[in-house]
Amino acid sequence: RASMELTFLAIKPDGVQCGLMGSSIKCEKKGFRLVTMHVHRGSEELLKQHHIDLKDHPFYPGLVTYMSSGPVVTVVWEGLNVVKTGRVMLGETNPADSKPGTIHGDFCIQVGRNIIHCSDSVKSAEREISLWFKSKELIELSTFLFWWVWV
Ligand code: IDP
Ligand code: MG
Repeated sequence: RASMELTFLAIKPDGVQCGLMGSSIKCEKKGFRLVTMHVHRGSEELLKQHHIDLKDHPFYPGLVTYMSSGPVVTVVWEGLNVVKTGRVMLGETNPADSKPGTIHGDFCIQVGRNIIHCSDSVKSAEREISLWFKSKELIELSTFLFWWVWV
């Protein structure tokens, strides 16, 4: 069913340090369902894998160091078109290109310190969720949202 679409969101170490963990919860008011949430420190190896598509970029080593430099909050959200809408709520990759009202538009300045991640496609959401979570951690629930919000 369409509503089973999942996305992976992470508050990056700078977002945690700056007290922006709460911005991960915005999706709840929007009407998505929180499937699971963790606070943990990703290892360098995990962050290398997470950003493997960028391995040939000069900023890759610095990105891995940044992302593994402190705790991250990882969240899986469920809902109709959650991948696309998650990206719209996030704003552009570069905060300088992001509109006010988006998370990148409101809370950060630098592309290399952009406080929050959200999967950019259904395929990368699947890959990232299986990288960060065990399937038993994904809590299934029949929710009223299906009928009242997603249809
Ligand atoms: P996305 O996060 O919007 O999907 P990607 O191109 O997948 O964008 O890049 C992943 C992350 O790598 C970005 O969120 C940002 O933190 C970092 N990044 C992207 N481009 C640059 C850059 O030019 N300099 C430094 N960091 C970058
Ligand atoms: Mg990406």
